Amino acid sequence: MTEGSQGVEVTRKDFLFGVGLTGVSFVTGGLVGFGFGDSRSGDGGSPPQQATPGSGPQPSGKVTNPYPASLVPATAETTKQLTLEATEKTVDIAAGVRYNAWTFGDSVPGPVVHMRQGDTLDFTFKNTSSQGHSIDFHSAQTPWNVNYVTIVPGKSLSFRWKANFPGVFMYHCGTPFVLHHIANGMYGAVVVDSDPPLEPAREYVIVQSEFYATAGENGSWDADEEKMKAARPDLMAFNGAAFQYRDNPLPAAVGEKIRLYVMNAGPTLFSAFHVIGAIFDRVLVDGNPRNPLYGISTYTVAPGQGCTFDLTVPDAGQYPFVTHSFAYTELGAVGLLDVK
Ligand SMILES: [Cu+2]
Repeated sequence: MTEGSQGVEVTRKDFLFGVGLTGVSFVTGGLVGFGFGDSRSGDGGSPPQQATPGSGPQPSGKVTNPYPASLVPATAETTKQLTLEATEKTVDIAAGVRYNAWTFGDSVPGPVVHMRQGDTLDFTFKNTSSQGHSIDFHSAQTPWNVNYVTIVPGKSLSFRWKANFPGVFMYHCGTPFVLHHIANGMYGAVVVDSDPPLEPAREYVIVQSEFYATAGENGSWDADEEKMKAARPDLMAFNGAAFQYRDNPLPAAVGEKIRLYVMNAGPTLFSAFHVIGAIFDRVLVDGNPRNPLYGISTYTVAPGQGCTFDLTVPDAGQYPFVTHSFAYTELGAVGLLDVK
């Protein structure tokens, strides 16, 4: 479809903001297309659109405290120490939407764990919450029945694992009902640098996930298991808050190598990862340099998977990164690269 086929003059801005063009599937009702407007409450007097009308959270305004997406360089020591605490914490999953989450380290996602191939992680898991939780590192090779067991409140567990494989990995709680524990916020990313390392780049970590919400107390939101089982999310997020990098674009420069470490925490939906206006020079499946693909426009990141996306942008401008599954894009899995 072209703009001309609509018989309507449509400016670039109109397209991005989803006004004036009615023939595009993601422009529906009063919804500001892509969620690129100031809020999802619409701009034309139509009622707001949502996944489950009347029963889900509605973001309002802009996210002002974005999760830091820049990858912090790995430290020099070959044996790294990490303690993660399972907690209960109310977090912002969109502008004005407070959610009663279960976390690793009080944030959703939990902290990014950055290692180098061959490093050992000397790990301690502490459960300071009110119910049993566990940890599962997709980057580790270790027995499930020994180290991924559920730890009761007040207890801890320590074990070590070695980063034998480079890549982008998920860690998560694996305590039943696993769907609920992941959906409630218990996940994070592990990035293992290859040996030898990839060429230098501007590096960001992006964790996609779903939120399924039912109204809780004091205006906050709780997990909705029925929506989880039906895979009907209310919000989709990159790094735990819907639309946060639309509101706070990630900077980059013309001609520089940009590297996105994309991990899909799910718990259920696939990511069709794409940057609008760009083509990936190279995608590393699972983030492993032995799995390169070249000249990719959109690539699937399954729930529980991570991939490395390299791109270079020849012209200044704004480039949205999205899941190209547009029912979900509209729920918040969209951000901007601001290339100057
Ligand atoms: Cu858990």
